[in-house]
Amino acid sequence: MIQELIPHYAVMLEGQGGLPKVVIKTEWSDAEIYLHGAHVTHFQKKGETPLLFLSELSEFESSKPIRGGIPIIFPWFGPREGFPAHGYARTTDWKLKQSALSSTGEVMIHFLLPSEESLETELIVRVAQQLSLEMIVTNRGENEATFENCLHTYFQIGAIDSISIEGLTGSSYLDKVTPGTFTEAAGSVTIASEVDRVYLDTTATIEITDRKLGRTIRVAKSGSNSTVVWNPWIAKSQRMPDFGDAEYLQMLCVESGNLASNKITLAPGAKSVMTVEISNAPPA
Ligand code: TA6
Repeated sequence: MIQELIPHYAVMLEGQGGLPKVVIKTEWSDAEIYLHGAHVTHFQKKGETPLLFLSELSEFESSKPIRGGIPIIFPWFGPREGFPAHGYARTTDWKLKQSALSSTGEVMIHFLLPSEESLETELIVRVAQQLSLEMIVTNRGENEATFENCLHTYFQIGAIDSISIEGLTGSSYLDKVTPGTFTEAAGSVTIASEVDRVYLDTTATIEITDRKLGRTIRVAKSGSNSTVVWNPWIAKSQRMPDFGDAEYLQMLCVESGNLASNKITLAPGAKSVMTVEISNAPPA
């Protein structure tokens, strides 16, 4: 099955596991987005290493989230007794509402999360020299509604011991490895063990400097007050069946959302808009 969405720029075809995916080719870059979870699984600028990591062992089936790319975490973050961890958005098949090509050659794909809930959730993906995601949540109900959201981005890196993360100095964070609340004192964060931190009350742009690949990835955001940094390291990697034991060496999650004390409460009719822009350049 191949459905042309934007001639020469975007088609819908059968992806892994028979799941439908949108394949996008622009003047500057390629991208792929599965309708399952409205999940961006690939973004690569021409002649460069992909910016997003996708596990070699990822499952592609309707009951499982894809491991890698940009999972959409909604309407809650983390485990919840009797419910899927990280909410149901990433294991739901979203509807493709619209696709369009801008006058400058940027491809826009607009998805809607089918739901009986009062919260209407949309994702707009824009692909050009950079990748941007816009997550829109509107309260269509008659009562206020509270939720957490997060674009749980997996970045491809050259080597975990050759990266540093800037932009979090001075922010407080919930540490999920050694439980407690701490303040980030480091000028730049490096990874030498399992790291699982929810930084709160931060709107900062994050820069990931990758000395091995010779690039700096920028994660700029709006409408997001939390940033998560995660690398599973050795033991947790071995416990994840859809993740290679050594894949922790080449990936890093820097996630943009609104979690814990930053969760969002919408009055009836109100709307929340969160955007994330992913770009890269040679290190300064
Ligand atoms: O964002 C970090 C985290 O909350 C980690 O604790 C880890 O569980 C990760 O998400 C992946 O969660 P998943 O449910 O996709 O295995």
